[in-house]
Amino acid sequence: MRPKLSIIGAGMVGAQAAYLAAIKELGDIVLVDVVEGVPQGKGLDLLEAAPLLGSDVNVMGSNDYAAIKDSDVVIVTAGVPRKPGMSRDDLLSINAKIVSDICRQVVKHAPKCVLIIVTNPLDAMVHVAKKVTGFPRERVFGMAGVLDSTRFRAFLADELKVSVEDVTAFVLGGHGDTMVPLARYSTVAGIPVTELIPKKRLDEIIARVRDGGAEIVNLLKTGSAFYAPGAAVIEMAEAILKDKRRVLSCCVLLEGEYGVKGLPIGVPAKLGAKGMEQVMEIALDAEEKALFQKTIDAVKALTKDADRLVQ
Ligand code: TXD
Repeated sequence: MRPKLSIIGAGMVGAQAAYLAAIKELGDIVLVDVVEGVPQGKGLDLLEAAPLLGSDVNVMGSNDYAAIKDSDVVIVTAGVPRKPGMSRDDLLSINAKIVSDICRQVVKHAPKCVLIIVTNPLDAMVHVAKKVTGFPRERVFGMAGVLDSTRFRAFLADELKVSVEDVTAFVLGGHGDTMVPLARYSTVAGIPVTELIPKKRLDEIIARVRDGGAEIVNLLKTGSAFYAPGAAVIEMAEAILKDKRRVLSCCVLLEGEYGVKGLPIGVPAKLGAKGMEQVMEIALDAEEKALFQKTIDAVKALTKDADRLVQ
C-alpha cells in the first residue's frame, strides 16, 4: 500500500506542495480546503497531470476531513494571509482558530500521523498545534528553517557562482526578523562561507535572508512565496515518508536542549519514519547565543499571545 499524504489548505503553498509530492511519487495525496470545489478541482487537475509526470499516485480533493483518514503525514497550510490594516494579533487570532479546528479534525481522523505546520505566524501555530493535538513533539512540528536555509543557499551560490548542490546553510531560531542564519556552519563543499566571503558582504546576504519573505511579498503584492515554501515542506515530508533521516532545520518543541524548555523553536533535527527523531544540539559562540536569546524572547511573546487566544 502506498503512503498517504494529506495537505490541508489547497492555496498557493498547498497546491505547490501537492504538485511536488506527485512528481516525487511520495504517496497518495489528499487536498482539503474550506472553499467548495477548489480542492476537488486542483486534485483532479493534478490527477490528470500524473500520466505526463509518470507518477503512479492517486490525488483527490475534498471539503470533508474524513478524506484524510489514516494519513501518514498531514501538512497544514490553511490560513489567511495578513491584509493591509491587519495587526499581527489579528492574524494570530484568526489563524490560531483555523489551525485549532484543523488539529481537532486531524486527531479524529489521522491520530497516528506526523503533522507538519506551515501556517503563519509559524512558531505560535506549532505551539497551538502541539497543545490541541497533544501529540508528542516527534509528531508535530513546523516548517520554516528549511525555507530560510534554502534562501540562504540560493544567495550564497549566486554570490560565489557555484552549484547550489555544493552549498549547505544553517538557520536557527524563530521564523521572522529574529531568525539566526549561522554563517559559521554554512559551507561550500565543506568550506565555511566565512572563509570565502568578506564579513561585510556576508552580513548583507544574511540581512537579505532575514527579509526573504518580505522581499517576495513586496514583488507579488497579492500574496507570499509559494514555490520555495512548497518545496521546503515536501523536503521534510519526503524525509519522513522515505525514512531518510535527513538533518533539517525544524520548528520543534524544545525540552531542555539549547537551555530552552517548553518553547517551539527552529533547530536542526533528524527526520525519519517516526517523525522528528532527534534534536541536534550544537555549540553557539557568544554572538550567536545573544542572537538566539533574542529569537527565544520573540517566540516566547508570540506563544504567550497564542495561549491567551486558544484555551
Ligand atoms: O515558512 C513558512 N512557514 C511559510 C508560511 C512560508 C510561506 C507561507 N507561509 C504561510 O502559509 C502563509 O503565511 C499562510 O499562513 C500559509 C498559506 O500560504 P498560501 O500562500 O498558500 O495562502 P493561500 O493561497 O491564501 O492559501 C490558504 C488556503 C486557502 O485556499 C483557504 O481557502 C484555506 O487555506 N483555508 C482553509 N482550509 C481549510 N480549513 C480552513 N479553516 C481554512 N481557512 C482557510
